[in-house]
Amino acid sequence: MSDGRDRLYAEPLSDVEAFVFDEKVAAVFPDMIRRSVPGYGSVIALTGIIAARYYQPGSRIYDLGCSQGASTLSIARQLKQPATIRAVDNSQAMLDLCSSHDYPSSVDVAFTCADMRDVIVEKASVVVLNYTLQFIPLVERDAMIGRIADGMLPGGVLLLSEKLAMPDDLLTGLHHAFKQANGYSELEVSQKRTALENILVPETAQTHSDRLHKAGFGRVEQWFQCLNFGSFLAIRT
Ligand code: GEK
Repeated sequence: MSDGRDRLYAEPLSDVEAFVFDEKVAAVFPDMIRRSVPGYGSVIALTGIIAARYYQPGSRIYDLGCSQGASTLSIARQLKQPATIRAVDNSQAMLDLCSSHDYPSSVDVAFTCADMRDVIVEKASVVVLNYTLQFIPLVERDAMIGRIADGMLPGGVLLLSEKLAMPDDLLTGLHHAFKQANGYSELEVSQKRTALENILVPETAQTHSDRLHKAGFGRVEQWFQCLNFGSFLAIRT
């Protein structure tokens, strides 16, 4: 039985297959994301705090690419009023583990297994995209953000966190060091990089900011960066 420790790339693989969010990944996901994404804990905690500030009573909250519900749980715990959160992921293996959390009874959480590109966002005051847009093909990202903007209420907030493309290898090199300090070997880092090639495609902070402005978010603020991972809040105007 798995002890929850991510060892998926610890042994040499003759053929490194493209990364998928299957049962094997789901079983180690909390350990994987904590040891791989610098600042993850802070982003999740602040997601709840920011969402609670922008939530409008009677509106909808969406957590797109919710994985095992970390952002949803953070929001649910910060909301001081009844609300419904639609948490969406296209990996059933990931969603199956969402139910292990103890959600406050005042918040109704609807977990849905679906591709977030097919989700119709409506009457939303809070939309969360924590580390998920990076998995959507580049050519589809403008349309995805546009659809979200169209379904949001004025004054609503979109919370976007992403791995960022960097102009040189200063911060990406430090990210490598961060992973090694967290117990990943050279082999693990390199095999994981191969698995994610063309699957996780980062863009610059400027590209994200420009796209959000163009979609109708009048105020865009990068509120966090830890090495080559950044978080934005965008206010629908
Ligand atoms: C967290 N937000 O803990 N539709 C729906 N889900 C998708 C799609 C898609 N097209 N593509 C990928 N996913 C979470 C972390 S993880 C980040 C998000 C990471 C899902 C995928 O199944 C996975 O659960 C999630 O997006 C990305 O804050 O693993 O780096």
